[in-house]
Amino acid sequence: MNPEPSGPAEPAVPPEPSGAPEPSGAPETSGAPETPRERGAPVGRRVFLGTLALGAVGVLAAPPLQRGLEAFLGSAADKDPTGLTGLLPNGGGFRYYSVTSSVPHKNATNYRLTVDGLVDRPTAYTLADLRALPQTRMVKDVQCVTGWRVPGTPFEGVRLSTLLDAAGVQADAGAIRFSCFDGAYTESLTLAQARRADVLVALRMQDKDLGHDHGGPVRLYVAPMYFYKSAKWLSGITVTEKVKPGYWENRGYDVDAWVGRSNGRDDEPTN
Ligand SMILES: Nc1nc2c(c(=O)[nH]1)N[C@H]1C(S)=C(S)[C@@H](COP(=O)(O)O)O[C@H]1N2
Ligand SMILES: [Mo]
Repeated sequence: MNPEPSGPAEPAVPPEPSGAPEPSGAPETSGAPETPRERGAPVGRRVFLGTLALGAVGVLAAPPLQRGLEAFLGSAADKDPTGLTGLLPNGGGFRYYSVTSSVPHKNATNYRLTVDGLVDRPTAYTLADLRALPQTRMVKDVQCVTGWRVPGTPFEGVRLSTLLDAAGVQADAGAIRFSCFDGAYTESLTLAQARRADVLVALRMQDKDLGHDHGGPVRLYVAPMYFYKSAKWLSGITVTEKVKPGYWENRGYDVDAWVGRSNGRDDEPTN
């Protein structure tokens, strides 16, 4: 189940978005699922071959309903060999990704972030609590494992290490498990990775409060790793003994997701 850190492990399951049935009302979040379609992307080929091996039909499942100009242009850009769509104002080069067809909206009234597991003081933070803590801002490139890259993107928020120290991580702890209020996505880091100064619980992106489509009000931001590590709609931080691979990691992506040194890719580092 756990793919080798750098080996071309076959994914256990095909890369289909889990299509939760859509409740009434149009979701504002849409966007292509992380179905790596770019030719030559090692992960894409690996997942594709893995899917063939499983005999699945309809490999690149149609993305969930895509609404809005930005989602449309985002997906068009996936297929545009000229790169011209990259010049259009489509969200500044970002694609909006979700593995579920809809995600509840959370705001200052109903958002909570829990920190639990192997800690002395389990905690639940409101948005106001998080805003009251010291904020760190950094500007680095963003790199998705399917190939798209966005230069110089400001992220701002609370260092994850601040929240871990406040909770009091116990001696037997070795990893962090992240959960999301979309109800499906998960991520993980080793404790050492989680304590890095460039790992944030981000409240702002591009010098604005994080919008819903980018995972607001709060997402994880793991600066030196492929963007799938930066879990959107963050709702839970659980300190565990060992790393448990996350959503995409169960589908073939590397658990240690250093940009340029994982997933068979050679991208420039993000800083
Ligand atoms: N909850 C959740 N977080 C997620 C994802 C997702 O589908 N759901 N996709 C990941 C991937 S693969 C990427 S590239 C980025 C995309 O972030 P964006 O939608 O803000 O561009 O979010 C990451 N975090
Ligand atoms: Mo991604």
